[in-house]
Amino acid sequence: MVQAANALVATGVRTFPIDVWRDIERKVLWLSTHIIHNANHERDNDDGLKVGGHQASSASLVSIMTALYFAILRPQDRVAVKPHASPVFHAIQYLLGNQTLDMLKDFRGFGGAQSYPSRTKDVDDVDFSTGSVGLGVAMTSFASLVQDYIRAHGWGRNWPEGRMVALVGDAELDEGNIYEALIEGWKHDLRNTWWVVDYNRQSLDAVIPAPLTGKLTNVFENMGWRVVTVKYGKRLQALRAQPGGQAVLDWIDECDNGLYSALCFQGAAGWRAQLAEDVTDGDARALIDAMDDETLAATMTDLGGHCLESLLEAFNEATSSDQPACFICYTIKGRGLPLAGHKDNHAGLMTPEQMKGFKAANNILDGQEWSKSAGLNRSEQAFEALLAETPFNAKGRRRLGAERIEVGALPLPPIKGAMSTQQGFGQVLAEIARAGGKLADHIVTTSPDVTVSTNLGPWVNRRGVFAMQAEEDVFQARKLMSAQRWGKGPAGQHIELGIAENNLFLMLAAMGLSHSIFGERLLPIGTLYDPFIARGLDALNYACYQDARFILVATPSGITLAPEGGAHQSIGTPLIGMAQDGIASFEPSYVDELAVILEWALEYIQRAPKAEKGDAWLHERDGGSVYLRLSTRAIDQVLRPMSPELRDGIIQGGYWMRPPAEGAGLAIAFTGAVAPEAATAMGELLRYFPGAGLLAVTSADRLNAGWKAAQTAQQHGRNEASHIEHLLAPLARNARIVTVLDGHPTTLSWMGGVHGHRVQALGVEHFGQTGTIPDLYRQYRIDAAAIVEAAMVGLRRM
Ligand SMILES: Cc1ncc(C[n+]2csc(CCOP(=O)(O)OP(=O)(O)O)c2C)c(N)n1
Ligand SMILES: [Mg+2]
Repeated sequence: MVQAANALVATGVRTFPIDVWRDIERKVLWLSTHIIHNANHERDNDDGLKVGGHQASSASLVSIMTALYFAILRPQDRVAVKPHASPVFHAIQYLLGNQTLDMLKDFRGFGGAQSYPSRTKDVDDVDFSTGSVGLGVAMTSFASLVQDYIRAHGWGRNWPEGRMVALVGDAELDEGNIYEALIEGWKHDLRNTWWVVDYNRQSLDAVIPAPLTGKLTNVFENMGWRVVTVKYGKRLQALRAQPGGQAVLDWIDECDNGLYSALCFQGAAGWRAQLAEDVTDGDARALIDAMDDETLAATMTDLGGHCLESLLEAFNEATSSDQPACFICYTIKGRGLPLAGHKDNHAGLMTPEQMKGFKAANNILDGQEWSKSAGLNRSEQAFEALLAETPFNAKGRRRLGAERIEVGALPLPPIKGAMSTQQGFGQVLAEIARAGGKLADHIVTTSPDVTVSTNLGPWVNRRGVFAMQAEEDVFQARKLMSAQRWGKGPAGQHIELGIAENNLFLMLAAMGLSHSIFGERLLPIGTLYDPFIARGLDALNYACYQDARFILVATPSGITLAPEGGAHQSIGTPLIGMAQDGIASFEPSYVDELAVILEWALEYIQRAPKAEKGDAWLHERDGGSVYLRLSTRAIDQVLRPMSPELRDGIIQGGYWMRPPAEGAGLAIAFTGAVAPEAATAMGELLRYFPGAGLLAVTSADRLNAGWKAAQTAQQHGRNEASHIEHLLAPLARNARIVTVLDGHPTTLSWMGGVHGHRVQALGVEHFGQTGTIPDLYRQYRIDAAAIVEAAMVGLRRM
């Protein structure tokens, strides 16, 4: 061995004899394995379901996580832990005093420690949620960009600059969003990011045959990353110095991944038989023959990702630079457990019999299973004192906070003539930029190559594009005519992204957690074309699941973009807006509505979640993100004073543009760009339904959510009524409601359920045809004639 038996191992933050590091590693392996075993075999599982999918994946990362959490990380560092290593994460947090025993015992149970690390549902110190593979990885690089943004703006000085670390499964590297993020990171001079790959060559289904390291190294180096391969542990490295040792290493290098995995599972006898067959070099054979079974198995499986000394060396060495680094750490899935290397081990669980053996091997007596120090041959006090001084944990749970930014009354552009909501959005932002002040300074915008076409241009002209290094706008410098002035620099407030919607949502997720992760409040606004929400939907869901706060402005939308391209027409997005937890969606018709919504949204995204839960309308109380579905169709604006009642109706989700008479027989409820069609139809229908009402629905989502919350309250015996119940109350019992929007008709058809009215729901179910707006509204039946026909169903017109 190259190391003396109990050599001191030093890192930038800590020095211990290697035995201490190994004891911590052993404890982490024991606890993480026991958490899963307990959830399956010792807790009452009355549904009889076994919860697999963690034991082998967790064991794979134990050494890497031990090295990082106990020797390398500092409080300012933030980590995304691959989903199936959640038991390792919770075990470490338990050792550090941030996780309770009850939660561990309840792993995967209701209210217990979560199956995948969760910022919102776990009580311990999760930095980034994971679950949908690939997203947590990319999230770290966007978080690092946000850290740079904040510091470049002169903020965040009370909290040191940290490193954003992802613990990555090797199969996770098949997710395309990772490569989108790599390219984006390269463009923005990414720093302070580490991706530590658990290279066990196993995915969920199988052992991966392809030797990928060369390809990965090329990709990462090409993107400006440093690649550190941690392949051999110290035992294997030591073979080099021995006669025949190199031949053994060559054999490992050439060994097929499947065979290597199978031998890891088989153990010493398997290794001996296979090596006897394959190794012809005399020295190598003598070397192998001299090893007893235990030494042979320990040597052949001594991969770098399980060798604390090798890991500590590699990590420690990389701390001297801020260059992004990818560590490819060779590991064995299930290492240290009887499941090791088996190709089917992803959902594998140790049997009670195997667990008994594992417990004995760890010197754990009955009743000591949850002890932090049992079985280590160290005094409980000494071991716990050593854990308590872990540098990473010096500041305890690291949820930061930031003061709220006062929103006040937004400065508004003149609202008159024909305008589109998209145009209004651009003008309101331009006014905010012009007015300046704290609100303007904390807004940050971002867009995946649709900045100009979503009308962010005027904002960017005033506030500049963000870059770590100043860059002049060549066109401007040469006095060439251009509407866009794209000077770049550290003071810029727009982050321009390439066309990758996944990146947009991950960027918004990172910006939208800035208050909690970096202690600085950002007010992020992202724009994209409405149909392409679907392209990044999982990343949007991921952002919302972490309770990131941002405003998403999606424009153009629906078939209203008419001649521009059938492929760009969005139908289902209003339903996405309704169904997506954590985001309140709006689709205004008029610019004054949009201005009210924007003002409200800037406050809503800053509301702080309360700890206590109940059957209240949680998002209304706790805040969330906001999605605005806007249009490029210019429509005549209504000139009206913004009364408090009107403002309230817009935010609650709807108001009567023409209130119905008591007992009215018809209401037309419309959303968004079809306002003129609804108004025209109303004019015609008043002959038949004299007291009919015209309802502007600014947010089907909030109207519906308010109704659902009131229903829950009613089910609990409380007499609460929702906004939509009040709105529809004047209508006759047998009144008809015609709903219409440029989107899926189901968005509004539920309104019939509120008081039992009959609904004719108009909307778009098919798409893809170019044409003029009248052509398409007629074709898809959302024009005035269709509204009239729907209102008159079963009645004779004169
Ligand atoms: C987007 C997504 N697709 C599928 C899954 C299901 N899944 C969970 S883990 C996994 C593969 C894990 O392989 P790897 O990342 O190498 O981790 P290991 O199993 O080796 O620990 C899959 C397919 C998922 N969590 N997310
Ligand atoms: Mg793997």
